[in-house]
Amino acid sequence: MKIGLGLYREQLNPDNYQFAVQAGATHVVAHLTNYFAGKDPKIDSGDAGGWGDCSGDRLWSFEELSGLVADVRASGLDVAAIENFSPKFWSDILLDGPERASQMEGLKQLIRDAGRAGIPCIGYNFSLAGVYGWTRGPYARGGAESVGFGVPGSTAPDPDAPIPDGMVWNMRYRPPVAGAAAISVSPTDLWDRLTRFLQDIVPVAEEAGVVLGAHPDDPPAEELRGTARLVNRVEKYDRLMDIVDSPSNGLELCLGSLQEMPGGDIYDHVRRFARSGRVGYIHFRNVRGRMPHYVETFVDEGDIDMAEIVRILRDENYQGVMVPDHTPAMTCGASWHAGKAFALGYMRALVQNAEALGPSRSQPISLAPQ
Ligand SMILES: [Mn+2]
Repeated sequence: MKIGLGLYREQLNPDNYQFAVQAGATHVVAHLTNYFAGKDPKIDSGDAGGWGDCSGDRLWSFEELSGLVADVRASGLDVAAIENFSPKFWSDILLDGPERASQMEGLKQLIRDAGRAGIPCIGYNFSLAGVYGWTRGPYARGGAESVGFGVPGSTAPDPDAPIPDGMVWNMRYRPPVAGAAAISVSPTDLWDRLTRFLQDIVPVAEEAGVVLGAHPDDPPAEELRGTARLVNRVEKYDRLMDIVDSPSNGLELCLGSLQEMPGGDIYDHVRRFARSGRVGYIHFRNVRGRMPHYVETFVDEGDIDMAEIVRILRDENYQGVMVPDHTPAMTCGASWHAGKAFALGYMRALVQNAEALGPSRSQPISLAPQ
């Protein structure tokens, strides 16, 4: 079991690599999309007006990917994954639009280049509305700012607000066409698009030695903005894996999103997914409540017993990487770093303790003086 730190594009620098090493991480999950280009993420997150503009994004080149790997390795870390394609790269794959075929060729090239550069996994979220509908508030311990869904008394963005033409995943990938119809998709059509996508791309990923890791829906709503959601129930993760039976058709297993889904026992599911060998990497975060009302919490105060999750992963011999995912912002001059350092320290302790105890049938260590 390995611990990593997720870094956004503007955070990919030697200072943050050193911070990750200091906090006990050995890996980095890199976001290369600039989600908030020209915008303040705090103001725009969840806003119907969208995040940033990715219309100028160009496919990440082999040189860019191998440069990232070299920089990260120079700091004593390794790249576990890149997380999310720029919407610009695959808007018409998601929307079944006229550029679909050329965008598929682009993604295939990107995956080949990632494999050649030594990047073993790419996380993706097959969604039109993306992450949407949250509110921000003092929902975590001590009034730390985090995000919630359906929080009573909060003013959330309208869940039925249509997605404007030229936007997907909250980002603008091209200028709007006047008079264009609002985007909509049925569950059947969305699953058909995912099926075509996986059938086309997984063989390429296999050959490139890359695992494609599917993130579940965040939030796991039935529908958002007139568009179906894909993995909003745990069993739909199984459906996704069944489309192509390959180790390259894997999961970006988000514990918070799984816990937010209605029903089910997260421990059984995590055991099953870990045993399948199809977990690309893990988003290690906690949450209180579940759909339709939940809030994101510090890693140690939510409904998931994270120590039990780590024991399960140890028992299933999970060799992959876990990253903190979102963390509440702590009240200080470095709220993001403090939140990550807290999560990473807690994760380190759980992993060290679980590994010291050995397989689960052994006795817990007595803390009483000898
Ligand atoms: Mn996640």
